[in-house]
Amino acid sequence: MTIDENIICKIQNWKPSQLFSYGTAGFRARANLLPPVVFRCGILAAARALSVPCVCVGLMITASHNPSEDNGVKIIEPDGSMLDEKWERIASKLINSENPREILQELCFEENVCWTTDSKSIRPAVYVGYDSRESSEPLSRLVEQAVKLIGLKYKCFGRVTTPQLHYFVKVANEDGIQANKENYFQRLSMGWDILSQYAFADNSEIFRVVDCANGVGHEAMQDLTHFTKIDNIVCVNTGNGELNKHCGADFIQKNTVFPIISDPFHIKSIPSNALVHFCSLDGDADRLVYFIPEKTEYSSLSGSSNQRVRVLEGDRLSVLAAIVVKKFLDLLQSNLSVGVIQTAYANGASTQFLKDLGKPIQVECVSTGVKHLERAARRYDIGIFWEANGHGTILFSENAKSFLRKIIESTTGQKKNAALCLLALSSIGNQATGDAICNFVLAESLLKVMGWQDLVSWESLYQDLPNCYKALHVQNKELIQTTDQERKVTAPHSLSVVMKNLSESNPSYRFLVRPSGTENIVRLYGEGPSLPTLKCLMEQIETVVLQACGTPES
Ligand code: G16
Repeated sequence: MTIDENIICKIQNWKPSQLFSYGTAGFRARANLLPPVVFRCGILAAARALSVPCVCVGLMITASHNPSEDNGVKIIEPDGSMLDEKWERIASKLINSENPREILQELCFEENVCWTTDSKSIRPAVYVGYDSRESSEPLSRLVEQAVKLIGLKYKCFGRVTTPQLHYFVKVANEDGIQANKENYFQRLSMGWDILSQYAFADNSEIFRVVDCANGVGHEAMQDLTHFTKIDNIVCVNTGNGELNKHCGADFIQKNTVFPIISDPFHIKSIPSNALVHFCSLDGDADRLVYFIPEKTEYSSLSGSSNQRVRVLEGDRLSVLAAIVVKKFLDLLQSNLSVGVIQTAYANGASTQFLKDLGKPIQVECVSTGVKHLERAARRYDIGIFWEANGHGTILFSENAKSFLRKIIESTTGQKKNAALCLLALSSIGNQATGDAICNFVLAESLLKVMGWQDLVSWESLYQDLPNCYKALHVQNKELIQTTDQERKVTAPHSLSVVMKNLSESNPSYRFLVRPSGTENIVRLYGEGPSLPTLKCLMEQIETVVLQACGTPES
């Protein structure tokens, strides 16, 4: 098949100056390096849409938790999930290729991509969204050029959160409905209203302070207050400060300190005796963590101090969701399977707690990357997945939903109410991907259902094992290879030997060393009964990592 020379010529003009690899969250780099990558991704998204019968695929421009000068691009499958792994490899090949003609031709033969525009056939669309970074909107215009060059429809949603775009793509393809913010928020509102009827606590007096990381999540939170009846939402870091700088979910989870608040006047209006739930979104609002400050005089917390906080991260969201799901399922005496999916970063105490819940809860560990968790979660009737960093959701299979609908139609009383509540959870949890806005509504509803007003009741379910996290800058992070869901290092040899020996001589300690897929760092995580011992063991690992991978200066 011949491919329009104009396409070949344009794509050849847009050649990246360095090699890129499609990682855990698509392509990420300093924004100034990205225009060729984004243009070629526009071509690739169009090809993906042409390769399967669909209404649309998605393309999101964001670097999520990364600094404001970075940006990134990721493609969303027609079912709203992350890009298929085979297409991740095609993406890396196409972006780096000297000879894109060959790859575009391969796509015709191997993936049935028909590049020629036939005016009679209905062409799919590429749905595009972007975050609040300065570089995002200009990058989206390159996607527009690429998509239109291929002759596909281009639909831009402007500034949206990443999970909103996943949702729009999913519902457009699967439900055939007009994807928009209204129906996204209506589902949340409906779920909140139903669960509020069966809640054991009112919680209307509670103030909910949401650190929006100075990102696009603030706009979504404003919409949320407009569409739902959730009271007393106080948004801070609404855009006056720098994106993700000393604030946001990633910063809070990694540093366990109170965020710097760039607009403290919002928080000052909270009465000093009020009960407050604090939480943080990340830059594109796909992660959420809650936290409890050590100080309780909220009005004095503007965050310039190093005020420590206790973080209720993704593991706690999994635990909260699992408890409530089990409570309702026990009433229904169903055979529905429930899986809770974690990664090796999950605190061992949370894993033990989940295992102790017993049937029907099953616990699994998979590699980092929300796509791995999501795929594992879809194997269950109800799949609960969260990464410790706050990225996750609760998924309901069609089987689970139709079972619940039948119960609602055929029973009354407690059973009917339990089924209604579970169905409400399926309407709150984003069924495409982890979503901080939905999870805020989810957590607040679940706390009400449990009858808990303060976050301490939630926190007291179990005590985290002492743990330690470090980010190491090295010369070549890619030298590190792992196996067994990243729990064992296989290369470099020196590191794998040291880690094996340390683990054998300290069986109550556990370590994780892996190269980040989104930043130029190696991540180290460890946990065990004594923090001083843990720190000492981690230092030994750190030394070997730096020796094996090289320090940036050397
Ligand atoms: C992305 C991925 C997450 C992953 C995180 C950190 O999150 O979607 O699944 O946990 O990066 O990955 P890594 O440790 O490989 O850097 P986000 O919020 O940045 O899109």
